[in-house]
Amino acid sequence: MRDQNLKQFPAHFLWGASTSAYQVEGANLSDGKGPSCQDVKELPEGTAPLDICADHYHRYEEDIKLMAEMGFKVYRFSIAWTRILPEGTGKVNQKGIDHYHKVIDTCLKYGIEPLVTMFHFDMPDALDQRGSWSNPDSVEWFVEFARVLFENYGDKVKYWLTINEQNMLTLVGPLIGTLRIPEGTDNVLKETYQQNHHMLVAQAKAMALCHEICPQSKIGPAPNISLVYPASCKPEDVLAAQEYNAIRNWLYLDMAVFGRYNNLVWRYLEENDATPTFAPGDEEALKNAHPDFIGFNYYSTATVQHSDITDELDPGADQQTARGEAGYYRGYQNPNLTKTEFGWEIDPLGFRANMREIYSRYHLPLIVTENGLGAYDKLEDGKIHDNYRIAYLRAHIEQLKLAISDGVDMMGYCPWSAIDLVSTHEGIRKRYGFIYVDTTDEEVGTLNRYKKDSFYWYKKVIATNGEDL
Ligand code: BGP
Repeated sequence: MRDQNLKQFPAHFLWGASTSAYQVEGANLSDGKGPSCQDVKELPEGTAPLDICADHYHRYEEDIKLMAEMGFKVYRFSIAWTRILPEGTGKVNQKGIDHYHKVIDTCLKYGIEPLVTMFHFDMPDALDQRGSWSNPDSVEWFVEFARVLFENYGDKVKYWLTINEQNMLTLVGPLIGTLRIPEGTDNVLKETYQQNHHMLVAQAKAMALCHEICPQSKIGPAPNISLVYPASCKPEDVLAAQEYNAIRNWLYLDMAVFGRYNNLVWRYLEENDATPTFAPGDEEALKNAHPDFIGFNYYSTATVQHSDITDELDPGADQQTARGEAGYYRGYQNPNLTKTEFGWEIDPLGFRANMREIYSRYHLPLIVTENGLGAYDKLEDGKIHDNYRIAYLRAHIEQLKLAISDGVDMMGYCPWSAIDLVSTHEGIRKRYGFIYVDTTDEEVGTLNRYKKDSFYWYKKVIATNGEDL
């Protein structure tokens, strides 16, 4: 390819970073908060409990001040449903409402736009007890929660995200402690996609409600999008990649943007007796969502090859490890990519391909809501030399710039994570933050904050609007 004439980052590009409530806040049953599915799950062996995490619930002021020091224009965080509605529906917990007012006001004080995720892997346990997303009422539960959020924070929050990584909830839910399938369910796939359908309708209704209650705000979905490569140029592998792209990625965005099921996914559901039932009004609700932008998380691409129906495939996988599904696709390790210490492939060029592909399909502004490197950081003499993280982020931001030059409308970049926090299933030893938190999986430390080398580097990146990488 020729040398490209590189465009600059837009003047108001939203540089920032992300966290999620259950992974960063701690205080998981304090001040009236009800338990979520995360609080009642069995923790993976050797991982930190969720009662303290980074103690962001108590230290948000100190943390947001550090984010301001880095020059953040945006802070993406989630609101814990069970702080607002401890039972999931019904009685509102004023202390929870007040808490997020304080977080939002602190952001605004420093000129940081809050980018609020409404739901990040933390279903209220009380609602799980009522059938979780299997219950058709779950759509209205979410809409009730959305209404409380928009009515309370709508005049302060310009950017909203609906459901974090709904595709991961559906594909690897049990691994991240979410998506409860009621015991005794015969057809688990059908039930999973019925739950998925309820979430899709809930999301669509929440987007429409946002436009009604706070017309000055913008709202979008936040799936985890990993463009899927075929393992070779064999036509069979290309077809397999199309299958997995549809199942993993496009189902979620086709629905959020166009309000229709992806045809390959619908065929896959029909073949497996797993098509969801539509309630009256669903079709219309799905068509009336009209997101303003697309948020997406990107960690790596995925690669698959053809799979025969007789294949025996290892079902074990996490968010980034392509699984297989006999007769559709089979996960394949891309020999052209290196991996993180935690086994996730690293593919900055794939990041550019991802952005190009999403934009050419949907033509909505994009914001990266997660991207980052989980690693075992070491604190030595008050310093953390995370040059490996800088290298990862630099390589990805370079590709972001190329994507902008390709004509992709990019609004912002929020890597994971602003500060160290507890991973979905690998404890706090798997660190992502610009800010180190002194605590381990084994014992709670001082919780003091330290600026990693990446902190100073990102500050320079933001100060030069992405020119000095
Ligand atoms: C995404 C989730 C985050 C986050 C991140 C890193 O899938 O949205 O909540 O944790 O991945 O994953 P992990 O914590 O498994 O390393």
